[in-house]
Amino acid sequence: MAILNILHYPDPRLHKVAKPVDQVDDEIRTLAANMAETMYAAPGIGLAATQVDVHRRLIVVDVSENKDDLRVFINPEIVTAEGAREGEEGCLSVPGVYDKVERAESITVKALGLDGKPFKLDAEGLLAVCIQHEIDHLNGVVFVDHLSRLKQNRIRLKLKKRARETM
Ligand code: GNR
Ligand code: NI
Repeated sequence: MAILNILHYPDPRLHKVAKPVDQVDDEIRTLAANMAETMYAAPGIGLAATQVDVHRRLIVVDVSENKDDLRVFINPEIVTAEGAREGEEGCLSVPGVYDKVERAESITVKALGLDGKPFKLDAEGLLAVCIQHEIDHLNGVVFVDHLSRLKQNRIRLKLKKRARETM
């Protein structure tokens, strides 16, 4: 296993649209294991392949308290979305920045598992928020893209400054 490098906003690679996984093979299973290790080490509650510069439609999520409920979604698609909720979000690609984003309250997501078999899952609460946040990443969308232009510019300056200081 390996810890992968996480891209930081405003890296243009975070805006690439990921391509579907055409075959769930050992390469994909290794990527999922390495992404899970990277997510737990960070620590975070989710990670999209886009964040580790792999532009394939694969996300890992674990919103459990004990970090013992890993979920892997390959080619995830939201098939139904209901309600709306506003909640504070953060992102491993935008360290130190937290702000409110509106998301659907409950969703049904369809995906392939690590065995290559399709499944559907109903999700609400933090799990639903996290899945929406991760699918956004696969579409090249970072949570700050949901904020005002003014906030985006401030965040961009702050992270560029911090990147300079830590070189
Ligand atoms: O660790 C994370 N926490 C989080 C909190 C609120 C809403 C979304 C998230 S996802 C984030 C990890 C991450 O950046 N995934 O892409
Ligand atoms: Ni994120």
